[in-house]
Amino acid sequence: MSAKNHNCVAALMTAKGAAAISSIQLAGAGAEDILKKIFKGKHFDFATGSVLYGNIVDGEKVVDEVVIGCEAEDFFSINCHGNPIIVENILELLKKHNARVTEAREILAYMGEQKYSDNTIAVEAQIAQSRSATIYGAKIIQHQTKMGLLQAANWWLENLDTLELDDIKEGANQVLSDSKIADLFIRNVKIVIAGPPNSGKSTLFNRLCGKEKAIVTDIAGTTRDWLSAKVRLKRIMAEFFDTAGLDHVLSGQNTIDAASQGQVIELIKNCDLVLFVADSDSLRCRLGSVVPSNKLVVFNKCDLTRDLPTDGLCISAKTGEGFGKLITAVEKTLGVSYFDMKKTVCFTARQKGILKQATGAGTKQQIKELITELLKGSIITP
Ligand SMILES: Nc1nc2c(ncn2[C@@H]2O[C@H](COP(=O)(O)OP(=O)(O)OP(=O)(O)O)[C@@H](O)[C@H]2O)c(=O)[nH]1
Ligand SMILES: [Mg+2]
Repeated sequence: MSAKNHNCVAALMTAKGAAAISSIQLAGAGAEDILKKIFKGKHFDFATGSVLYGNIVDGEKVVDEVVIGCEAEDFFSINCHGNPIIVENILELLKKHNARVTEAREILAYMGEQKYSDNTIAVEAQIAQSRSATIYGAKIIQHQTKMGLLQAANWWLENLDTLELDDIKEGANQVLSDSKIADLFIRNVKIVIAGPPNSGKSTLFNRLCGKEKAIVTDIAGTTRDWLSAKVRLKRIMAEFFDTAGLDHVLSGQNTIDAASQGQVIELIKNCDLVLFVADSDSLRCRLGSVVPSNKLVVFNKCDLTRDLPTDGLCISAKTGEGFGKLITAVEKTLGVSYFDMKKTVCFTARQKGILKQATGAGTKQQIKELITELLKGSIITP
């Protein structure tokens, strides 16, 4: 269902929480009528381009002093004080006057639909670009709006009669596969630092995030709860997780140790890459039954030993030795070092879902319906 079908929607567009100013967008048929009932100011000219000063009122009660921007017909931004209680009160008041309170995403989609009617991929791009974790991600997304995905989908539709069904399905599969790498430029990439106790995981974590965030001691088992920090690498935005040392003895030791061991296993299961830190003295990898395929082994404390392994990545979290190579290896293992930014990819769950269905389509008619949905479907769920 499109936002156009609803009478009037309202959403908080700025971040939730305390701030100097919060901005609530009110959009759709009837927006002006609602404002006329709840706004009291010197001027009541809601013409596009006007800026109005005054109060939002609930009957006789003043809710807040606001500045209203009249951005288009039935499209207003209400700028109020950035107090979560005030924001909540204004949203409640709008609800009372029959506006449907929704997410900022829906308003952005509504704005996009006005601007790019009939090009759903462009609407999605406008939203996704503003959230992209890296400039490369924004670039990849931009490419899909005129070339990339848009062009591929149109080409499939136009040549449906002459193309083999299997070729279209293979094409959709290729797009899905390239999208997995593209996704790593668009979102934060989860990298879990794991390994045996005392191998230097927290020291490495601190060096990566550039501050002493995690406690480091020479006592094995120092870290219990995991910590995370976002770090910009060369091409991606990584979220590193410092974890408790993996030790099968600890798993059965007591409830706290068992819980923290369980947390590490969960993090490993749900991450993009495991940076497995082994102490170069011991060269032991104790991942046990959870050896993930997406792991990069690094041998730490190379400053302490001359007998370094020749087949692995040697670093010193303490001195910083080998860090350049480590970052390069991380990006190479993830597959982001040489990615062509002009590849055709999808960048939203909606697009991925449609293409996934296309890979299993039994008829060209099904493909036609799916690709039409991809190009023109609504991104707003009712
Ligand atoms: N010489 C040297 N010492 C290091 C290096 N990295 C860490 N250490 C030392 O090794 C000890 C353990 O470091 P941590 O970073 O706390 O190790 P950890 O893997 O987080 O340990 P747990 O949290 O107990 O699992 C500390 O005394 C560190 O100073 C390194 O590259 N070289
Ligand atoms: Mg630690």
